[in-house]
Amino acid sequence: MRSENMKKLFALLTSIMMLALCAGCGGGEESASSGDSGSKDGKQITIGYSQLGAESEWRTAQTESIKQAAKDAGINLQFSDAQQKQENQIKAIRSFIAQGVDLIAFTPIVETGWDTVLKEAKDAGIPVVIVDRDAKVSDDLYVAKIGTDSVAEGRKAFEWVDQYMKEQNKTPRGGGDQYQIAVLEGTVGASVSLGRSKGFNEAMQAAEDGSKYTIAMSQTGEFTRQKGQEVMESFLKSGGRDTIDILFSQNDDMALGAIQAIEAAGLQPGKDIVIVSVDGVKGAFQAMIDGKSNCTVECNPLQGPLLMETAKKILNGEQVDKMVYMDEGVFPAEVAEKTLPERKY
Ligand code: GZL
Repeated sequence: MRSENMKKLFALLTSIMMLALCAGCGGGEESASSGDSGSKDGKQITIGYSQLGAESEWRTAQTESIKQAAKDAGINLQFSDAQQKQENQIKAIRSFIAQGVDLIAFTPIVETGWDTVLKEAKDAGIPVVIVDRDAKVSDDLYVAKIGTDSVAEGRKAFEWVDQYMKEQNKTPRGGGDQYQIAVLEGTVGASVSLGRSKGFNEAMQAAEDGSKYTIAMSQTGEFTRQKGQEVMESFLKSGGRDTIDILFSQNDDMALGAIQAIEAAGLQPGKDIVIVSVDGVKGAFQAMIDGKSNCTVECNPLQGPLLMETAKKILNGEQVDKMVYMDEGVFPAEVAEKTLPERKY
């Protein structure tokens, strides 16, 4: 073949190779920019997550959802469990800042005391996403909140109780003309505890028959089964055994503990004392199937995928909603048996 032709052939082959290489690069940049591979500019995204603890079935499900979603998204998750201590969460967030993570997410155990450390994150140029519970901080200290509407959960709990008591047309156990309500509150100072109380009480005040109810006793059970049982025992021993008509437990775990206390006192939970709780964990569905509880108001812990999707958008410079609530339903005992097999947590 003449050398001239050889030169032309070589030039053509070189151009084809260059075109192929450029096309390949474009695909790599594209996947980096779209974040599908959990990377940005060719580097794997790292998220620092401060979890408040492992106090309930619900919390375990939320943690699992976040860890699995990070794996699925190809994101490197630095996970810290604060064991119910705010100071441990603050330490963890400072450690994430020192590590230079791409984004910080956390579930604030209580709603106050976060301004200083979130300002440090802002000064370090690290975006923050608040997950599940709320923090009382100015809007410039976080990019987005992914949470659950605790006020709505409290409202739904009362509205269900009110409709149920009307249907059952029960007589107050302690005599008189008011149903006596016992409340197991969640962690003191947590946005969800305050929100659920607010929603429940506002719904009671707004109800047509609201005057038929009174909150006779209310105390924190710290969202744990053990403490819920202990506090319910004290309620029953301090006169509640023959007067409490309704238990509003701000999570299912405390309700499951209270059920044990009610049975130990020789009463029938779900019958002598009507029980409504919040979360929607499998244990609550089983208790309803066993006839020991009456309703659970869902609080959706499966927040991991939405968190990872939101983090990628933020790191890709896309706009995200400032506040996103998870979808949540209400599950009375009559639907428990058919619903339990579908439950994911
Ligand atoms: C609710 C979540 C609460 C659950 C509890 O958003 O923060 O904390 O209701 C958990 O089960 O302990």
